[in-house]
Amino acid sequence: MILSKFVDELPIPPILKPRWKDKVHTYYEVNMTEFKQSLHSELNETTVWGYEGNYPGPTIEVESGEKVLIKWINNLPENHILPIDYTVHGAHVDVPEVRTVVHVHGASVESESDGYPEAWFTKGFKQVGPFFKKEVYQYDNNQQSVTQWYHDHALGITRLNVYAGLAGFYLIRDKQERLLNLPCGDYEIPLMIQDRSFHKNGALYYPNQPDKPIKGLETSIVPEFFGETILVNGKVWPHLDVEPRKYRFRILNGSNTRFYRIKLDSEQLIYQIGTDSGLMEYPIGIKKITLAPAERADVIIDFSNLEGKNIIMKNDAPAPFPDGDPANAVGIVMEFRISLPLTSIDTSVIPAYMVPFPKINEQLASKIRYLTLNDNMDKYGREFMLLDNKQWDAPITENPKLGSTEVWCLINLTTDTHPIHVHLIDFQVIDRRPFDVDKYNKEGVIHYNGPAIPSEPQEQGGKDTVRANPQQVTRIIMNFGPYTGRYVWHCHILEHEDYEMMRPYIVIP
Ligand SMILES: [Cu+2]
Repeated sequence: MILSKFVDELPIPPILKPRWKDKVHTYYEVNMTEFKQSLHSELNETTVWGYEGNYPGPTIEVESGEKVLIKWINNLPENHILPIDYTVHGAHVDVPEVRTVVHVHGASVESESDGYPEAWFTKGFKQVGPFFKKEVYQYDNNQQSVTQWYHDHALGITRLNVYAGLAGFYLIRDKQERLLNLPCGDYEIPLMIQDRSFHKNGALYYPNQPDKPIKGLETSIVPEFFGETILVNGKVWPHLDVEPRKYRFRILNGSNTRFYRIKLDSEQLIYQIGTDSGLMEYPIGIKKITLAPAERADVIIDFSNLEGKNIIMKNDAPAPFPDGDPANAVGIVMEFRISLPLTSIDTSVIPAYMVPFPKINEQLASKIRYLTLNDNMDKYGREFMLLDNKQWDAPITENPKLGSTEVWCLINLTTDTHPIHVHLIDFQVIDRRPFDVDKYNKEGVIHYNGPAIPSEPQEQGGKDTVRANPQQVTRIIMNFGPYTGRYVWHCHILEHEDYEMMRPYIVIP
């Protein structure tokens, strides 16, 4: 099915209003429901899942330090709209089909409110998972201004729940950010980029078998998913009418598997001002931005003096990344039309300096963990991925002490890049160094066969998701806290996360 490009306007998710607010707390309720929404004007309306009747969900905007309570409410039907594989962990036939639990990606949050994959709940909290602790989550937002996002995290069906539409933005703001005079108001827009495929009737298409079907299974998880179309904020290939001035965009890769390498066909620079975990020290001007699933880039694009021009945002990331066929990149993301008159003089700036970014000293690390990313084969002959060669159910092995600093060396033995996400904390990317995979597989030792490559300009800031490339050891450093308890770290390719590429970890007092 071929859909026309740039016919629909880019939707901008509404800002969620709190139910009440007093001197101490701000309280929100967020309902998850099933509804129909137009994802492209040439398509019939699509049945999706969303928060508060929106896909993507409404943007939650809070102030740094604001104590926020959110009751996430499951009002979804009993049956899933997408094919469940009952053989993957947590999705067996003995649990309800539709389970949800919400994780705010990037949040520094108490363990009971982090959205642990086994803390799921059903409609009306009738049934809950073994790690369910509370109905109302508490977020202390003790972080600087940052682009976070919330999405579903239920064990074994995260890929399906997010694909159905359960994702939205969560922004923390602060005084420092306001003092910088960045483009704001109508000139600050979040962009959630996702890929989807459709049936002819407009329904979401998600495969119930890999290309080579699995014998003995009616429905099987797929090793990766690549959609045929690109949606931004829930519209296929939209356009945005802009004024000839600077705009700030919070770009999020909200896709299941697909990576994006974004550029503008005008060849102009994109000014990146923030990473996953907030503003950078200095802006960088770059032509291409690579985003793995869950990575964010806070950017400014300057449309000044471009009246009447159309600029296309393009993508050339191979799928799978990085060694897949470049022809599998869906090349078009969206279009900017500099068609609106300038309503006021643009006084916003691209600041020369934003916020301090103190580097964590490697000497402070009390522990260095060597953690592999592995391939494996299940009893049906399906390939699946592991962290540290362990399944989800294996005893916890990552148990950092509260307040301690650790270096994690991610040894990627697979052929793909995996975006590794650690809950609770922000980390810094130290470097990536090529090593001999064959030698490692035979002898279990790291034999480096090239110099260390420093982290990319795009990564000079706090991160919560890092691209661990094949045949490289990726080193990250972080300080664990300020909460103790059980969290997870995992690959953010949702098809991998759902099938064993996720591990619990615990911060101990
Ligand atoms: Cu992965």
